[in-house]
Amino acid sequence: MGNGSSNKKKEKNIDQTLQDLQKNQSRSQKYDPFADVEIQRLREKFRLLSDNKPTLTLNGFKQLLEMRTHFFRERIFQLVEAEMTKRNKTDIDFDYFIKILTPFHPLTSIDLKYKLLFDIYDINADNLISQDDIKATMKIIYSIQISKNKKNNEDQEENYRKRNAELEDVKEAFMANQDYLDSLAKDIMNDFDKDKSGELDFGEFKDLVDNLDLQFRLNINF
Ligand SMILES: [Ca+2]
Ligand SMILES: [Ca+2]
Repeated sequence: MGNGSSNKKKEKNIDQTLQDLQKNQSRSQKYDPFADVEIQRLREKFRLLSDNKPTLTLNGFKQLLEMRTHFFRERIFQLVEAEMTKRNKTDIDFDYFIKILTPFHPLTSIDLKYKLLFDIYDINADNLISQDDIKATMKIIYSIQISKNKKNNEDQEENYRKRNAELEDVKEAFMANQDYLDSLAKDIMNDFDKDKSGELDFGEFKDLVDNLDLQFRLNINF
């Protein structure tokens, strides 16, 4: 008991110290809300990914560790590609690199994070979330998680084999059973489509989003 509470106290002190450190970091003049030290680190990463060139290709960007391990990476890459096509861009300079990463910064405004998450779910980019958008997003996210589990467990022994088989069963049921996805998406609509328009607008979507998605999935420490 005594140790537990003293450990908790220590954790609290470490949290406090981290927060103080973050607050005391000098902020970048040009790239709000990044700290100078974060911009330095990102410049170095950019330099390595671009092989010392002034711009990155989309494929180069996809190699950034924070992106290629991201929960929503498939959708993020699709969004970046769509935005680049719209702007007639074929490569990514450092300013644009930071612009892409800004919504993921922990100090970025919550509205920018809501907007990013909305765009992630809005597969057909019509500024409304339909049942089809929700189903398509869940399929993309779920298939990533399954392949990740498979890879992690490749070298493991018997107890993991059993769990893998169970996961495969769940995957098959999930992917094959359109009815299940349909009813899940329908339930979400019933609960959050307040004006019964058949789709979620930005305001309705914000009610659906929980803190886990916003804080945990969308925040990256650079
Ligand atoms: Ca849509
Ligand atoms: Ca609605």
